[in-house]
Amino acid sequence: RMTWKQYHRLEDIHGFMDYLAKTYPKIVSVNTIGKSYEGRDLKVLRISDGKPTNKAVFIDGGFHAREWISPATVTYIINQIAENFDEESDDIKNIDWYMLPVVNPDGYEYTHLTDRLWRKNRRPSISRQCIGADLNRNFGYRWGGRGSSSNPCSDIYRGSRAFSEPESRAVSDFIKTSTANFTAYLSYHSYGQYLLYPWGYDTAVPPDHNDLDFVGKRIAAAIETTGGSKYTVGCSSRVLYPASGGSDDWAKGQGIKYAYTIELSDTGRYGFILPTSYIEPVGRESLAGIRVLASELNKP
Ligand code: 0X9
Ligand code: ZN
Repeated sequence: RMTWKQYHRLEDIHGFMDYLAKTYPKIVSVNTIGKSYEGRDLKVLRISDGKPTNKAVFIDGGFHAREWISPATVTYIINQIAENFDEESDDIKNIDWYMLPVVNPDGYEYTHLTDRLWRKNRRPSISRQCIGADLNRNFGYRWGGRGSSSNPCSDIYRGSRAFSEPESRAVSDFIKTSTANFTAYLSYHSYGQYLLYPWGYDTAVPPDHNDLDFVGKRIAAAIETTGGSKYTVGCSSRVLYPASGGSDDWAKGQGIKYAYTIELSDTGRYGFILPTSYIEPVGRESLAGIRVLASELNKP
């Protein structure tokens, strides 16, 4: 059974998603968009009232295996919206929500069983020299540039080419072939409490960076009001570091206007090993941010 008092294994997360689809078949559906290298499902849950005028938002988590607060937060958001959909605001109901809590299921399971601090996926490099590519260096927008490595043993190994990994390929294929009107893309990571927008590949900013900054600051304000956590909002290559091949840059390149990477709590005391007592507060304040995003997307 799903709770937000502990970190769950992949099987529990998938079981929870299937349960919601079974319980609320009119608004919730689950779609397997591909398989990981080791053959695990990549499951996207959709929440929608089916209005053809709806905008769509894609939310993912679990790119990096050790960032356990990320899948926990995405499932928190899923649960709140799915279980209370009828009572939700029109801002929430006017959006089709697509959520993939675990982009990197092989890595996620590996952190539960073998190495708590594993980051990458689990596909061996061609030379079999080392295991795993950094899925957030494997996307095909300015792939191969700054902040990524060609060394298969590096934690920021970019893979042998753009979309060489089944997990990043599945995400991009799904978004590209979907008929949904994606206007926002959110990728939850940890840690540091940052709300980051493109570009990540270099210190340039997109032409509409003022819009991304404005909405980002409104999301951050809602998070702080709700739970007290302070988030730094800014262009990721400037406020964090340049890193190319990220999913946010690729989403922005696809024309998805509001593309963000959100680095959840904390700021370093516990880092990746965030105590379970943080799951609910981080979920609550993140949901407040989602509500503000929804209200911004519904403005004419
Ligand atoms: O380095 C990353 O992939 C992200 N930080 S993390 O500590 N979770 O690994 C930040 C990615 C920001 N976006 C881009 N650089 N495109
Ligand atoms: Zn990460």
